[in-house]
Formats: sequence, C-alpha cells, structure tokens
Amino acid sequence: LSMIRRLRNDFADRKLELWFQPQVDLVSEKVVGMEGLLRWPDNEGGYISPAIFVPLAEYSGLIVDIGDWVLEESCRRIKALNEAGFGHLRVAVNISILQFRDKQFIDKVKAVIERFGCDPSRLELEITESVVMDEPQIVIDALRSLKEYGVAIAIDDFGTGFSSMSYLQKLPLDRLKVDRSFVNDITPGKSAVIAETIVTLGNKLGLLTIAEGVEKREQASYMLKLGCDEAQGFLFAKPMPFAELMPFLQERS
Ligand code: G
Ligand code: G
Ligand code: MN
Ligand code: NA
Repeated sequence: LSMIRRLRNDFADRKLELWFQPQVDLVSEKVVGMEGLLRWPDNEGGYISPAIFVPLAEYSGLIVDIGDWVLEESCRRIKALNEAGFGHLRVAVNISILQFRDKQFIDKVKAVIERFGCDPSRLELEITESVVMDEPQIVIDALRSLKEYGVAIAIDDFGTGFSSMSYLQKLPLDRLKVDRSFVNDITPGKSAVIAETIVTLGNKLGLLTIAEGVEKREQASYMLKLGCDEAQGFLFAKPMPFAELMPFLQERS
C-alpha cells in the first residue's frame, strides 16, 4: 500500500494519536499549557514522525479531516483537564494552511468549542510564518474572527520562515514561539543575539514569548535572563500520551 493510503486507512481506523508536550512558566517552572502533536504508530511499535506524514496529509488533502479530529481531540482534553481541576491550562494545536482554505474552518472551530463547553481562551491555534505568507488575507481574517471569539493565537517556529514584520502588526497574536534553532545556539561562547532580539521584539509588542526545544538547564536560565516567559522542551518533558500527562500535572502544576 502507498503511504498515503495507509495513512488514510489508519486515520479512518482511529489509529492516529494526539500526544501532548507540556509548556512551563520559566520562573516557577509550573506547567501552563501543552502542545498537541500527532503521532502515527507504525507496525513495529514505533511511530512515524509528523515531519514525514503531515506533508503527505497536506498533499492528499487528508490534513483537513485530520485537523478537524485534532481540534475535537484537543477540546475533549480541555474539558477533561477542567474537570480534573486543571481548568487554567491551555492546549495549543498546529493548524495547516489547508485548514484555513476550508471555508467552514471558522465555524468548525467555534462549533467544537461549544460542543465540549470549553473556555475558548484555553484553545490556542499555532500558525507558522509560511502559513501566513501562503494566504495572508484569508489567514488574517480567520484569525481576527477567532480571536474575537476568544481563541488564543501563537506564531510557531518564529524566525525560520520569511518573517514579515508587517504580519506581526496585522495578526491578533498572544504568543510568539522562539524557534528551537535559536534556543540551541545558546551555548557558552556562541552568539545568542537572534534569540535575544526575538524575545525583545515579543516583549515590546506585548506578546508572551516561549522558547522551543529547551534541552539544557543553561538554555532555560539564559532564556529566562533574556526576559522570555515560558519554555517547552525535553529538559522539562517530552511529548507524551494524555494518560501519562495527568500524573505529570499532579506534580508540576
Ligand atoms: O512532534 P514533532 O516534532 O515530530 O512534529 C514535527 C512537525 O509536525 C512539527 O512541525 C509540527 O508542527 C507538525 N505537527 C505535529 N502535529 C501536528 C498537527 O496536529 N497538525 C499539523 N498541521 N502539524 C502537526
Ligand atoms: O514545529 P513544531 O514546533 O510544531 O514542532 C514541535 C516539535 O519539536 C515536536 O516534534 C517535538 O517533538 C519537538 N521537540 C520538542 N521539544 C524538543 C526538544 O527539546 N528538542 C528537540 N530536538 N525537539 C523537540
Ligand atoms: Mn508547533
Ligand atoms: Na515550533
């Protein structure tokens, strides 16, 4: 079977999983939210990376249905978190450009939030710069409408795409995610000027900043010193199934 057919079949058979990676406040190191990340089990007990299958899902158009499911699964988890006493935590989801091209996208997001009775501000949509560049007007209009509804918006992998400063003004952003390539560079002797500039830019625009890919203690301390608000990375936690997240949260939030 071709990989796309296998993906289509496995998605129909409900074999895709949505894992979650905790995000922490850099001062208290308590969990403040999490990012939902797709996982596709292979037949050998491992997983195929979304870096490989998300492009296939986009190429085949399947990402629209998968993306709808990711939103549903995230709202289901927001409801469960709320019921377990973690109503303050937010769940971030990655949104593909194909979802923005879906004429029903805005209505679908609102409908799934209502179906699960979520506080809209607990759902955060993550978009990359390339998503904005692809269809600036469609994306800006959709995000303005969803922001008005109460949903949070984050710009992902910031600094790696064709950053246009004008989009930072036009997009109704809450959070800026500093790409892990800039966070990685923060090792003694290496220049961290890009990370510093991005954090300063975010702070001056009144946005929360979050460092991605924090693996080492010194990266966390350095980002905190720069004025970065939050962090996500293997130092704190790897992406994990929702069932494993709950015990983690009991200790860390
Ligand atoms: O989890 P991992 O680092 O392997 O993810 C690799 C890439 O896959 C990231 O760029 C991430 O944004 C993307 N990805 C993960 N989950 C989703 C999802 O639910 N929807 C979309 N569109 N992309 C996702
Ligand atoms: O592109 P996006 O930021 O959505 O992708 C997040 C990806 O980063 C996920 O695939 C996740 O597995 C990966 N990731 C999360 N934390 C770390 C980390 O500390 N180091 C590295 N190398 N990757 C990470
Ligand atoms: Mn992301
Ligand atoms: Na990212």
